[in-house]
This record gives sequence, C-alpha cells and structure tokens, in this order.
Amino acid sequence: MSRVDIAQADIGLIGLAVMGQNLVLNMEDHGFTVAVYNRTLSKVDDFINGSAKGRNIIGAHSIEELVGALKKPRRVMMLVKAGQPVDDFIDLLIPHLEAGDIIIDGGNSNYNDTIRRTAYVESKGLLYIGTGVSGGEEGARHGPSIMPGGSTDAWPHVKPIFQAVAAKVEGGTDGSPSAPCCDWVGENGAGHYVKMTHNGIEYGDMQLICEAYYLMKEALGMSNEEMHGTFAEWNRGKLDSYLIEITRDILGFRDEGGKYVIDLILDTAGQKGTGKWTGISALDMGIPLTLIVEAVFARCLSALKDERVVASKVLSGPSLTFDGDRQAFIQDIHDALYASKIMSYTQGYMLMQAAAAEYGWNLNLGGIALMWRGGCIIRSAFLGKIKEAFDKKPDLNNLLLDDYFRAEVEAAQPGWRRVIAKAVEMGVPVPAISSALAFYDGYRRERLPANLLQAQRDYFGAHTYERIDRPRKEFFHTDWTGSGGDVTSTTYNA
Ligand code: NBP
Repeated sequence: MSRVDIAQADIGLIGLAVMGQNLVLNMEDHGFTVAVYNRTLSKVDDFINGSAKGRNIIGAHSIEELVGALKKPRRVMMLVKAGQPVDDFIDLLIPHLEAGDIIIDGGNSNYNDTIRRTAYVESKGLLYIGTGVSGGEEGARHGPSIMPGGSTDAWPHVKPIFQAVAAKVEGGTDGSPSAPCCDWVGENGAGHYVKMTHNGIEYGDMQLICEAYYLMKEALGMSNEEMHGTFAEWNRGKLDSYLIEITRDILGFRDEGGKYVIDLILDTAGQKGTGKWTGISALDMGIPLTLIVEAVFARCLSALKDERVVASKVLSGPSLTFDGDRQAFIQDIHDALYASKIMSYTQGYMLMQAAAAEYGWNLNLGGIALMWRGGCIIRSAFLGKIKEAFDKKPDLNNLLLDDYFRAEVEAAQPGWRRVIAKAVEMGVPVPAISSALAFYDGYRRERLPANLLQAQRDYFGAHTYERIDRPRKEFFHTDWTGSGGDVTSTTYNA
C-alpha cells in the first residue's frame, strides 16, 4: 500500500530508523494500519518497497499527508533522535492537529524535556505521551517493554495498540498468563523517568555481573569455559535473567580462529547518558543511589586505559593466590551478586518513590516491575518477586522491608561479606558489590557517625545541629573554641 486519500491508519509513525521500522512492523502484525513518515523521504520509499511491501503500511511524503491518513483522534508517534528533532517535529505537527489528537515521543528523551513538552502540547489543546521503549531492535520487532507517561486522557486511546505490541509475561494481577509489559506509568515525564531509571538499573546489573566475572577470572583463575558453565547454572536459578543469559553466551563464544572473543575486546567502556542522568537526579533529590553511580564511575575508570597501563607498572598491590574452597567461593560470588542486585533495585525504587513525591506522580510501582519483567534488557525472574512485594503491600516503603527480600538478603549475607573481604585482601576491585554492602550496613544502622559530621560543621561553620534529647527542628550551636560568638550560619553549606 502506498499513498491514500482516506483517513484509515490507526497510528502514524515518524522516524524510520531501526526502532521505528521494527515497531511499525510489530504494530502491523497485530492488525493495526500504520502511516509512516521520515525526514529523509527516500527512507519512506525504501521501507514501503522493502520490508513493508504488501502490508497495511502507508507511506507519507509530508507531515500533512501523514496526518491526513490518520483516524481520529489522531495518534502520531515519533521515534527520532532525542533532543531538538523531537521539538522540531512537535512544532511541525501542531498546525495540522486538532483538539484531542495525541503526539507520542517514543525516543530516549530526558524526562525534564517531557515535562516541558507535555505542558506545551497540552497548552495547544492536544495530548502528549512520552514513553520509554526498551528492548532495542529485537524488542521493537517482537515485543518491547513500553513505559508511557504524559497526558492521562491520552492513555485509553493508545492503550490497545501499546499493550498489543508489548512483550507479554506471566504474572498479571489476575494471574493471567499473558500480561503485557506496558501500563500507564503516570503524569507528564513519569514514563521517561521510569525508562531512565530502568537504564540506570541496567548499568548496575551489568557492572555487578562484570565484577562477578572479574572475581572468577582474577581471584579464582577460572577459564572462559568454566565461567560459561557457571553462568549457565546461575541462569537456571534465582539470577535467571537476560543479562546472565547473554553473559553465559558471550563467555562461550569463539571466533573463526577458535579464540574467545571476550579476551580480544578492549577493556574500556563509555557511558551514553541515561546512567549519568539517573545519578544526577538521585543527587538532586538526596537519594543514596550508590550502586548505579558506582557503575557509572566504574565505566569512567575503565575509560582511563592509557593511565591504567602506566599505573599498572608503578603502583603495587597484593599478589596472592586463592587458597580456599573454590566451589564454596563460586557460591559466595553468586550470593554477593544476588544480594547486591537486591540493593540496586531497592535504591532504584527509592529513587522512583522520591521522584513521584517530587513531581506529583502517582507511580504504579508494582506495575513498573511487571513492565520490566519482559521485553527489556533488565528482564528477569527476580522482577516477578518485586511485583509480588508491591502487590502484597502497595505502600511498601522500602523493598528491604518486604519479608521475602529481607530473608533473601539475610541468607546471602555471609557469602556476600566473604567475597568482599577476599576481594579486598587480594586487591580485586568490586566497587558495586562493596558499595551495595556499605549501603545495606548503613541503612540497617539506627545510629551513623553523622553526629560527628554535624559537630564538625558546627565547629567550623556555626552550622548548628539537632540533639537526640530534644525535639526535631530545634537547632543548637556550641562555642567549641571558647572564642566563637553565638551567631549561626543560615547560608553556609559545607
Ligand atoms: P536514531 O536515534 O538513530 O534516530 C534516527 C531518526 O532520527 C531518523 O528518522 C532520522 O531521520 C531522525 N533524525 C535525526 Br538522526 N536528526 C534529525 C533532525 N535533526 N530532524 C529530524 N529528524 C532527525 O534512531 P533509533 O536508533 O531507531 O532510535 C530512535 C529513538 O529510540 C531514539 O530516541 C533512541 O534513543 C531510542 N531508542 C533506541 C534504541 C536502540 O536500540 N536503537 C533502544 C531504545 C530506544 P533521517 O533518516 O532523515 O536522518
């Protein structure tokens, strides 16, 4: 099908790169007619004459033509490069749309932009959705995780399409075997915020797996084949997840010459932004998102390859060989990874709960676990347990206080501690695993050393402190040196 004059398409899609093309084909598989447009028009023709041939997909050569092909209320989804192109397309679309029509951004936009764009589009009488779409090319084609937020009134019009094309998993609240990994997340930027947090958690999960691999390789001297077997075994248990599965496959993969590809890959990683955005948001709101931030910093440290090569020849550390029970230590690494993963998701949920309060979002926390349960990079059996925790107690304040997770951490704790102790002794860096334990040990302490910190701040900056024997919000200052006055600081923050 190519150009038509009657409005018959269920949805329009702008942006025929890898995500756009695959999502269009997925929508069409599910019985929806899709009109498509792309800035570079030749890509429209290539698509229509290529993989879209013979399908209910309509090629448009202008925004006007695209909009004209749509049933009302019109739904136009953009899958273009995040940033200015999204704003540009919004402005191109607005003059052609009418009240109640819906503009959807499915790219990796920053949630602050989505908050701004929702208000802008709504001010024009239209509706807006900013949605995370996860799972890459494969997910877009066969079932992504979709995390939509924006104008709440838009959701009923988009829900049938999004839920049809999304990944499906067992574990709906009604116990149904095919719950879609897509539900309404919340107002304005909530969908993109949750997608950002998903990506941050992805950073954490990947770093934790890398540290487990490094311990096996450096501390135990395991071969790729042995590690391949261990990850295969782990993938049949509590750690069952997409990332463990691909790690298993990566470790067993050899090139044509029989060499393990993993050993040929340069050990430096970049970071594209969403992990950093997650960390910045956590710092802005004062949430201890230590694990994801450590994962970002671990990538930054890896990127200093040239410096590390020089330092490796100058700086010393222990050179020990492992002399314990290898099988027992592999189980300890498993437990350390598992417990750290629980910390990471605990922190991620703390962040989303804080963001909900900050931005006035009514976040569906159990639903988010279900949305991540399939179709995306962090999909895992474990997320089903998080869903259960929020089903049991929708106002659960912290995942660690859920009976299941509390017991799981308790059981994993001895091995987790042994792994960190051994890693420190042997000089193997495990920043995410160890910061996860530091978080746990901090969170479970009634009293931390911040009393001394407050004393220091009051000493040098007259910053005042609260007392344990007086009500909160009463502030005191001590003349620590005998030469200070009784004037306190209201602005100085160290
Ligand atoms: P890209 O992010 O590579 O974007 C390509 C599309 O953006 C093309 O349609 C291109 O048009 C258009 N575009 C660009 Br580039 N600059 C433009 C401009 N100045 N004005 C108008 N259009 C412009 O595509 P993608 O990888 O399919 O990703 C689409 C969105 O989905 C992105 O936001 C991405 O971050 C997100 N995402 C991607 C993945 C993934 O695995 N790739 C996964 C999840 C989310 P042209 O053809 O005329 O150049």
